[in-house]
Amino acid sequence: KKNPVSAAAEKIAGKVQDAISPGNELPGAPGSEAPQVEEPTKAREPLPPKHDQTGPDTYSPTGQPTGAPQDRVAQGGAYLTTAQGARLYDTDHSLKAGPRGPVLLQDHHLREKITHFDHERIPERVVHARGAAAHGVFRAYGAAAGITKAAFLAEGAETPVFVRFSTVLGSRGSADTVRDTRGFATKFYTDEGVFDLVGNNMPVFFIQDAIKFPDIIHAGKPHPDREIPQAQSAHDTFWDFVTLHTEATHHTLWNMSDRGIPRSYRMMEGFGIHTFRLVNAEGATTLVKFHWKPKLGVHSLVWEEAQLTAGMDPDFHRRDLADAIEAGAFPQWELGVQTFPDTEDEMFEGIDLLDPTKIVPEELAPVRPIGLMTLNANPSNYFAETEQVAFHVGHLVPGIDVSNDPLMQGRLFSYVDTQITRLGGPNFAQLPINRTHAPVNDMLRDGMHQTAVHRGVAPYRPNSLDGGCPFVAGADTGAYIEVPAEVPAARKVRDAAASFDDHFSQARLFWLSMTPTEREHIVAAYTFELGKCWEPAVKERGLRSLANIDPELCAQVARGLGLEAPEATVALASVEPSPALSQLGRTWPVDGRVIGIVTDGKTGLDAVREARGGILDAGMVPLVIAPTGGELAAGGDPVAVQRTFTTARSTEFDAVLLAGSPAPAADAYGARDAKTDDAAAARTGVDPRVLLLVTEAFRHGKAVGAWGDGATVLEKAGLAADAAGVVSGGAASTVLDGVAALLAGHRAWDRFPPAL
Ligand code: HDE
Repeated sequence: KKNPVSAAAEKIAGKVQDAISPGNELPGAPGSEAPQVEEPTKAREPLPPKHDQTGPDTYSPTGQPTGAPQDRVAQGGAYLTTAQGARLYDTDHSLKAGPRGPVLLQDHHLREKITHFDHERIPERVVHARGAAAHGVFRAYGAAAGITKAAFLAEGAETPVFVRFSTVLGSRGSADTVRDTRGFATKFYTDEGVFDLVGNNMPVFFIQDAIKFPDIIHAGKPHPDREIPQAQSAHDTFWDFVTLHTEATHHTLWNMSDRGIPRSYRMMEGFGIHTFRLVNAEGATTLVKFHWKPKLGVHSLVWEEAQLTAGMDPDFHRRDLADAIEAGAFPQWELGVQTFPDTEDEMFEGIDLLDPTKIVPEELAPVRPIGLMTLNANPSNYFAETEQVAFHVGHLVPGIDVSNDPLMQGRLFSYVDTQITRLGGPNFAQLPINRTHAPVNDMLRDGMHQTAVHRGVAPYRPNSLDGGCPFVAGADTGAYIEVPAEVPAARKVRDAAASFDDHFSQARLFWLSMTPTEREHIVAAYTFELGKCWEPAVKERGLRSLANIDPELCAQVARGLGLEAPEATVALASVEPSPALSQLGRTWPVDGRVIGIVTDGKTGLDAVREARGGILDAGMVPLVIAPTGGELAAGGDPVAVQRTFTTARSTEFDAVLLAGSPAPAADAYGARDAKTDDAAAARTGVDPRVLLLVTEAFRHGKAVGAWGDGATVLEKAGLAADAAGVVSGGAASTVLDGVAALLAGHRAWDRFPPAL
């Protein structure tokens, strides 16, 4: 009798024998002929997108989601269920041993609900934590087609985009209008993969080498002992660092200028900062700097307005962006490039193109427009989209390559690294907002939060088992191929190029390019910020770096601080100003500007109706401000009141129209400071909240218009009817025309600098 084990072994051996019977040998098996199985010789068609990689929701031109209506509400079905789909009959009471008894551990619904809630928060971004975003589309003019093979820059190409604007220093819940740099990060979902242009609203950075990023951020963030101050640079550690570390001087000056307090995300420029290398189909390369130019112009708040707004409406910029898009006033930017020959020294007109503390003035290298971006849809869910979006400087498409800017090089490491902590693992590219619209055929597998169900057995290369290899592409099949740029023979050093030592000449260039009003704002900003520092040595060092920019700037700030102005320690550079850096002196479209119309709620309502209509016709937003809420109906169509004297504040409006002279309404004060109000009311006969609104608007350089009884308010507020930026008398429509013309220049600049 045969041993059962050897019987089984024989059977198995027989099967193997059958499997390799003649004509069916395993390829390359000993003794067999040449392999019979045909090896794949051409690239497999790309796999269709993974079923969960179909890209973000789509939107109609008016910004309405195109998905089914039930997708737009929080819950799609009729019945509330658990995460496993079991229907629930009660979600308000935990399971107890009797109505007054202890809660039972077996209550799965209670535990699931609380556990999920306990884990709702993820770490906020280590920088740029506070942001707001929108979807849109980018249409290329084709002007860059000669210098890059990037398909999304070919004429007429349309590419969906998602843009996130942000402040840098503040926490996720901090105020929007603080003095800070703003992030301007754009994700292009191109057919060749995602391209991220992760820029800022200022063209230079504090540091020249990424290794110092933790230093500048630790200095700018709140002090580690008390965690104050929040979202601002007016404190000792920030100024300690930027005054010791003089390469920060140029960026700091931008922050102290009006660029540090934008009026709106819609009115900011954006800059890629670093020099990029573009390559065309012939392999020719061009160095470029990317610029976003807002169609509405570059405009800012004034400092007092920014501070008040941080308290009155901390969400001011977020609200402004969402409101404008919802109203159909879609913000637009032109993408432009400054181009430079790709020379061996990577310099242009003596400016080191690898130094991120330097600009190239537009007068030397004009910004050539290459496409138009329109933001036309708000996110549907803040967390899923704005919070989970993950940008990365290294997300590039064929035709766009990086340069050796040492700041950029460090960023190429940082962005994936930070997402792993923030988004909980390496699979963040699978989150809907991050999914590319190009087919994905990667060999990345497993990891936390893996949502793709990968098929096949061979996520490795080379392989023969998985239906043929995914083949690597070549230049003619759309591969991303790094430009084989020369790396000069060099020694390994921790050092920077000698040209990186110039820390002041471009700060001086910026200062000299400002108008007197803009300079006055800069002086005030330095005086405020250094005035908030406690350490005398920090203030003095601050003045020393100002002396190296300009003696007049230094003297004025020193006067404000009550300190001696020091002498410069470097020779002041002789530089040509760049008028393109100034925000003043031009006119811009007024789309989406907000105009408040103050009425007493009773008289002259026809003129209020007319003004509302005129504002809407001009593409602006009218907000009617009356003593109390509801509708104003006297003698015609009802007019909805959008703001009452209690809820309105000047900071919400770009201009104010006075359509009536509201007497104080004692019953409308509510819990306000009745004593002060009464005193002011007795003096003027005009509601004190209206007086505050109009004097603040005036102080902030806003256009003020008045007709009829409204002129009384001007008078009681002590404002001359012929003061700069005041339009008084005539019909409502004439006043509105005058105000709209002033708005095109943003503010009544003739009121600046204000007489203190
Ligand atoms: Fe960033 N930066 N950065 N940065 N940055 C981040 O990435 C970093 C720099 C910018 O809306 C982080 O996803 C280093 C310059 C924007 O989601 C992190 C250095 C510019 C955003 C990071 C810089 C930027 C970030 C934090 C020095 C303008 C927000 C969260 C070399 C060109 C993107 C995240 C968004 C965010 C690192 C300097 C722009 C930690 C190391 C210069 C707009 O990866």
